[in-house]
Amino acid sequence: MKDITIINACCDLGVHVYGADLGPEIITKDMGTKNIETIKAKQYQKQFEPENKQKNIEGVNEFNTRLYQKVKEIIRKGNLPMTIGGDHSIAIGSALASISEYENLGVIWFDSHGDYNSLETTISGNIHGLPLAVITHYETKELSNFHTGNYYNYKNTVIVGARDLDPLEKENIKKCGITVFTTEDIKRQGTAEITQKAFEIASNGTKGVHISYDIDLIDPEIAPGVSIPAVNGINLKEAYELVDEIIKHQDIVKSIDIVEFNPLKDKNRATEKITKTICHKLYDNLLKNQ
Ligand SMILES: [Mn+2]
Repeated sequence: MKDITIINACCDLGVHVYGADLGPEIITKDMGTKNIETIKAKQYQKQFEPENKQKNIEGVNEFNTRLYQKVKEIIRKGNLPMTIGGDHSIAIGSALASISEYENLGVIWFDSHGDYNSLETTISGNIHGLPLAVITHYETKELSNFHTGNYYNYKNTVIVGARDLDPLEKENIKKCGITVFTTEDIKRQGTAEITQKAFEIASNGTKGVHISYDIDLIDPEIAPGVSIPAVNGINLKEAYELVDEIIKHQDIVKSIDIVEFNPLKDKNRATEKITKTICHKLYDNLLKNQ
Protein backbone atom coordinates (compact mmCIF):
# COMPACT_ATOMS: atom_id res chain seq x y z
CA MET A 1 0.00 0.00 0.00
CA LYS A 2 1.11 3.51 -0.75
CA ASP A 3 2.48 5.30 2.29
CA ILE A 4 3.59 8.84 3.10
CA THR A 5 7.28 9.53 3.61
CA ILE A 6 8.08 12.71 5.50
CA ILE A 7 11.24 14.60 4.66
CA ASN A 8 12.61 17.11 7.15
CA ALA A 9 14.17 19.71 4.84
CA CYS A 10 16.34 21.57 7.35
CA CYS A 11 17.53 24.59 5.41
CA ASP A 12 17.30 28.35 5.95
CA LEU A 13 19.78 29.44 3.27
CA GLY A 14 17.04 30.89 1.05
CA VAL A 15 16.39 33.83 3.38
CA HIS A 16 18.53 36.35 5.28
CA VAL A 17 16.88 35.38 8.60
CA TYR A 18 17.99 32.50 10.83
CA GLY A 19 15.69 29.75 12.08
CA ALA A 20 13.62 28.09 9.34
CA ASP A 21 16.06 25.15 9.34
CA LEU A 22 15.05 24.38 12.95
CA GLY A 23 11.35 24.01 12.09
CA PRO A 24 11.02 20.55 10.51
CA GLU A 25 12.30 18.45 13.39
CA ILE A 26 10.11 20.33 15.91
CA ILE A 27 7.06 19.74 13.71
CA THR A 28 7.63 16.07 12.91
CA LYS A 29 9.12 14.70 16.13
CA ASP A 30 5.74 13.39 17.37
CA MET A 31 4.28 12.34 14.02
CA GLY A 32 4.17 8.74 15.19
CA THR A 33 5.92 7.29 12.16
CA LYS A 34 9.36 5.93 11.42
CA ASN A 35 8.96 6.95 7.82
CA ILE A 36 10.93 10.18 8.24
CA GLU A 37 14.07 11.20 6.37
CA THR A 38 16.13 14.21 7.41
CA ILE A 39 18.27 16.35 5.13
CA LYS A 40 20.32 19.13 6.69
CA ALA A 41 22.03 22.06 5.04
CA LYS A 42 25.80 21.84 5.31
CA GLN A 43 27.73 24.17 7.62
CA TYR A 44 27.85 27.32 5.60
CA GLN A 45 28.90 30.93 6.09
CA LYS A 46 25.49 32.47 5.51
CA GLN A 47 25.52 35.56 3.26
CA PHE A 48 23.50 38.60 4.37
CA GLU A 49 24.86 41.56 2.36
CA PRO A 50 21.91 43.60 0.95
CA GLU A 51 23.79 44.20 -2.33
CA ASN A 52 24.21 40.43 -2.89
CA LYS A 53 21.36 39.49 -5.24
CA GLN A 54 21.96 35.73 -5.14
CA LYS A 55 22.57 35.04 -1.48
CA ASN A 56 23.80 31.56 -0.56
CA ILE A 57 23.08 30.26 -4.06
CA GLU A 58 25.79 27.56 -3.83
CA GLY A 59 24.42 26.35 -0.49
CA VAL A 60 20.83 26.30 -1.74
CA ASN A 61 21.86 24.36 -4.86
CA GLU A 62 23.89 21.86 -2.87
CA PHE A 63 20.94 21.27 -0.51
CA ASN A 64 18.38 20.99 -3.31
CA THR A 65 20.55 18.51 -5.23
CA ARG A 66 20.37 16.13 -2.25
CA LEU A 67 16.67 16.78 -1.56
CA TYR A 68 15.86 16.20 -5.25
CA GLN A 69 17.48 12.75 -5.23
CA LYS A 70 15.72 11.82 -1.99
CA VAL A 71 12.23 12.86 -3.19
CA LYS A 72 12.73 11.00 -6.49
CA GLU A 73 13.74 7.89 -4.57
CA ILE A 74 10.59 8.10 -2.41
CA ILE A 75 8.30 8.44 -5.44
CA ARG A 76 10.03 5.51 -7.18
CA LYS A 77 9.28 3.40 -4.10
CA GLY A 78 5.62 4.24 -4.68
CA ASN A 79 5.28 6.58 -1.69
CA LEU A 80 3.93 10.10 -1.43
CA PRO A 81 6.62 12.61 -0.37
CA MET A 82 5.64 15.25 2.20
CA THR A 83 8.50 17.72 2.55
CA ILE A 84 8.58 19.91 5.66
CA GLY A 85 10.68 23.08 5.32
CA GLY A 86 12.75 24.93 5.79
CA ASP A 87 12.45 28.13 3.83
CA HIS A 88 10.58 27.98 0.51
CA SER A 89 13.75 27.56 -1.61
CA ILE A 90 13.57 23.83 -0.77
CA ALA A 91 10.51 23.54 -3.03
CA ILE A 92 12.85 23.84 -6.03
CA GLY A 93 14.25 20.42 -5.09
CA SER A 94 10.99 18.76 -4.08
CA ALA A 95 8.73 20.07 -6.87
CA LEU A 96 11.26 19.37 -9.64
CA ALA A 97 11.83 15.85 -8.28
CA SER A 98 8.12 15.20 -8.49
CA ILE A 99 7.71 16.40 -12.08
CA SER A 100 10.89 14.56 -13.05
CA GLU A 101 9.19 11.31 -11.98
CA TYR A 102 5.60 12.07 -13.07
CA GLU A 103 6.60 13.97 -16.27
CA ASN A 104 3.57 16.26 -16.41
CA LEU A 105 2.17 17.94 -13.30
CA GLY A 106 0.48 21.18 -12.30
CA VAL A 107 1.31 23.12 -9.15
CA ILE A 108 -0.73 25.01 -6.55
CA TRP A 109 1.34 27.49 -4.57
CA PHE A 110 -0.45 28.54 -1.36
CA ASP A 111 1.49 31.66 -0.36
CA SER A 112 1.15 35.32 0.60
CA HIS A 113 4.10 36.00 -1.72
CA GLY A 114 4.42 35.08 -5.39
CA ASP A 115 7.92 33.60 -5.14
CA TYR A 116 8.13 34.56 -8.81
CA ASN A 117 11.24 36.69 -8.94
CA SER A 118 14.18 36.00 -11.20
CA LEU A 119 17.81 36.70 -10.35
CA GLU A 120 17.32 39.90 -12.40
CA THR A 121 14.16 41.16 -10.67
CA THR A 122 14.79 40.12 -7.05
CA ILE A 123 15.00 43.01 -4.60
CA SER A 124 16.13 41.05 -1.53
CA GLY A 125 18.44 38.54 -3.23
CA ASN A 126 16.82 35.83 -1.08
CA ILE A 127 16.40 32.64 -3.12
CA HIS A 128 13.13 31.78 -1.31
CA GLY A 129 11.57 34.55 -3.44
CA LEU A 130 12.33 32.64 -6.67
CA PRO A 131 11.28 28.97 -6.43
CA LEU A 132 8.02 29.17 -8.40
CA ALA A 133 9.83 31.02 -11.21
CA VAL A 134 12.53 28.32 -11.19
CA ILE A 135 10.20 25.31 -11.32
CA THR A 136 8.22 26.86 -14.21
CA HIS A 137 11.55 27.56 -15.96
CA TYR A 138 11.00 31.33 -16.06
CA GLU A 139 14.24 31.75 -14.12
CA THR A 140 16.53 29.60 -16.25
CA LYS A 141 20.01 30.10 -14.81
CA GLU A 142 21.82 27.99 -12.24
CA LEU A 143 19.14 27.11 -9.69
CA SER A 144 18.00 23.84 -11.29
CA ASN A 145 21.17 22.42 -12.84
CA PHE A 146 20.58 19.12 -11.01
CA HIS A 147 17.23 18.58 -12.74
CA THR A 148 16.56 16.42 -15.76
CA GLY A 149 13.03 16.39 -17.10
CA ASN A 150 10.14 18.73 -17.66
CA TYR A 151 9.24 21.91 -15.87
CA TYR A 152 5.76 23.02 -14.73
CA ASN A 153 3.67 24.68 -17.42
CA TYR A 154 2.57 28.27 -16.83
CA LYS A 155 -1.00 27.32 -17.70
CA ASN A 156 -1.09 24.67 -14.94
CA THR A 157 0.43 26.96 -12.28
CA VAL A 158 -1.78 28.65 -9.67
CA ILE A 159 -0.91 30.95 -6.76
CA VAL A 160 -3.47 31.01 -3.93
CA GLY A 161 -3.49 33.62 -1.16
CA ALA A 162 -1.18 36.23 -2.69
CA ARG A 163 -1.17 39.70 -1.14
CA ASP A 164 2.45 40.85 -1.17
CA LEU A 165 3.88 40.83 -4.71
CA ASP A 166 6.86 42.98 -5.78
CA PRO A 167 6.08 45.22 -8.80
CA LEU A 168 8.56 43.48 -11.13
CA GLU A 169 7.50 40.07 -9.86
CA LYS A 170 3.93 41.01 -10.72
CA GLU A 171 5.05 41.73 -14.28
CA ASN A 172 6.80 38.34 -14.47
CA ILE A 173 3.60 36.60 -13.36
CA LYS A 174 1.49 38.56 -15.84
CA LYS A 175 3.90 37.87 -18.71
CA CYS A 176 3.63 34.12 -18.07
CA GLY A 177 -0.14 34.14 -17.64
CA ILE A 178 0.02 32.43 -14.23
CA THR A 179 -3.34 32.33 -12.42
CA VAL A 180 -3.39 34.25 -9.13
CA PHE A 181 -6.11 34.09 -6.47
CA THR A 182 -5.49 36.73 -3.82
CA THR A 183 -6.23 36.65 -0.09
CA GLU A 184 -9.19 38.91 -0.94
CA ASP A 185 -10.46 36.31 -3.44
CA ILE A 186 -10.36 33.64 -0.71
CA LYS A 187 -12.29 35.91 1.68
CA ARG A 188 -14.88 36.85 -0.95
CA GLN A 189 -15.44 33.53 -2.70
CA GLY A 190 -14.58 31.09 0.07
CA THR A 191 -11.92 28.41 0.36
CA ALA A 192 -13.93 25.64 -1.34
CA GLU A 193 -14.63 27.60 -4.51
CA ILE A 194 -11.08 28.93 -4.86
CA THR A 195 -9.48 25.53 -4.29
CA GLN A 196 -11.89 23.89 -6.71
CA LYS A 197 -10.85 26.38 -9.41
CA ALA A 198 -7.16 25.99 -8.53
CA PHE A 199 -7.30 22.19 -8.82
CA GLU A 200 -9.18 22.41 -12.12
CA ILE A 201 -6.50 24.66 -13.63
CA ALA A 202 -3.54 22.73 -12.18
CA SER A 203 -4.85 19.30 -13.16
CA ASN A 204 -6.10 20.22 -16.64
CA GLY A 205 -4.25 17.83 -18.99
CA THR A 206 -1.70 16.80 -16.33
CA LYS A 207 -1.07 13.60 -14.38
CA GLY A 208 -1.52 15.26 -11.00
CA VAL A 209 -0.62 18.23 -8.83
CA HIS A 210 2.24 19.29 -6.58
CA ILE A 211 1.14 21.30 -3.54
CA SER A 212 3.35 23.87 -1.82
CA TYR A 213 1.85 25.41 1.34
CA ASP A 214 3.69 28.39 2.85
CA ILE A 215 2.70 29.07 6.46
CA ASP A 216 3.06 32.84 5.87
CA LEU A 217 -0.27 32.58 4.07
CA ILE A 218 -1.85 32.86 7.53
CA ASP A 219 -2.18 36.25 9.21
CA PRO A 220 0.98 36.99 11.26
CA GLU A 221 -1.19 38.06 14.22
CA ILE A 222 -2.18 34.39 14.42
CA ALA A 223 0.96 32.73 13.05
CA PRO A 224 3.92 35.06 13.69
CA GLY A 225 6.58 32.34 13.41
CA VAL A 226 7.68 32.90 9.81
CA SER A 227 10.77 34.59 8.38
CA ILE A 228 9.00 37.21 6.21
CA PRO A 229 5.46 37.95 7.50
CA ALA A 230 2.84 39.68 5.33
CA VAL A 231 -0.02 41.49 7.09
CA ASN A 232 -3.77 40.95 6.48
CA GLY A 233 -3.63 37.22 5.90
CA ILE A 234 -6.24 34.50 6.07
CA ASN A 235 -7.60 33.37 9.45
CA LEU A 236 -7.13 29.98 11.07
CA LYS A 237 -10.49 28.62 9.94
CA GLU A 238 -9.63 29.43 6.33
CA ALA A 239 -6.11 27.97 6.69
CA TYR A 240 -7.50 24.64 7.93
CA GLU A 241 -10.29 24.64 5.33
CA LEU A 242 -7.66 24.92 2.59
CA VAL A 243 -5.96 21.84 4.05
CA ASP A 244 -9.32 19.99 4.08
CA GLU A 245 -9.80 20.93 0.42
CA ILE A 246 -6.35 19.55 -0.42
CA ILE A 247 -7.35 16.30 1.31
CA LYS A 248 -10.61 16.20 -0.69
CA HIS A 249 -8.53 16.27 -3.89
CA GLN A 250 -6.09 13.63 -2.63
CA ASP A 251 -6.48 11.43 -5.71
CA ILE A 252 -4.61 14.02 -7.79
CA VAL A 253 -2.08 15.19 -5.17
CA LYS A 254 1.31 13.64 -5.98
CA SER A 255 3.64 15.49 -3.60
CA ILE A 256 3.41 18.21 -0.99
CA ASP A 257 5.51 20.80 0.87
CA ILE A 258 4.74 22.64 4.10
CA VAL A 259 7.28 25.41 4.51
CA GLU A 260 8.54 28.53 6.30
CA PHE A 261 7.72 27.77 9.94
CA ASN A 262 10.46 29.61 11.86
CA PRO A 263 10.58 28.76 15.60
CA LEU A 264 12.94 31.68 16.31
CA LYS A 265 10.20 34.11 15.23
CA ASP A 266 7.33 32.33 16.97
CA LYS A 267 5.35 33.67 19.95
CA ASN A 268 4.05 31.27 22.63
CA ARG A 269 4.59 28.41 20.17
CA ALA A 270 1.40 29.49 18.35
CA THR A 271 2.79 28.89 14.85
CA GLU A 272 4.33 25.61 15.95
CA LYS A 273 0.90 24.35 17.04
CA ILE A 274 -0.77 25.50 13.81
CA THR A 275 1.93 23.97 11.58
CA LYS A 276 1.73 20.72 13.52
CA THR A 277 -2.06 20.64 13.13
CA ILE A 278 -1.74 21.17 9.37
CA CYS A 279 0.93 18.47 8.98
CA HIS A 280 -0.95 15.97 11.16
CA LYS A 281 -4.22 16.61 9.29
CA LEU A 282 -2.47 15.92 5.98
CA TYR A 283 -0.54 12.93 7.26
CA ASP A 284 -3.59 11.30 8.86
CA ASN A 285 -6.01 11.88 5.98
CA LEU A 286 -4.16 12.17 2.69
CA LEU A 287 -4.03 8.50 1.84
CA LYS A 288 -7.19 7.42 3.64
CA ASN A 289 -9.29 6.73 0.59
CA GLN A 290 -6.58 5.34 -1.69
MN1 LIG B 1 6.85 31.25 -0.18
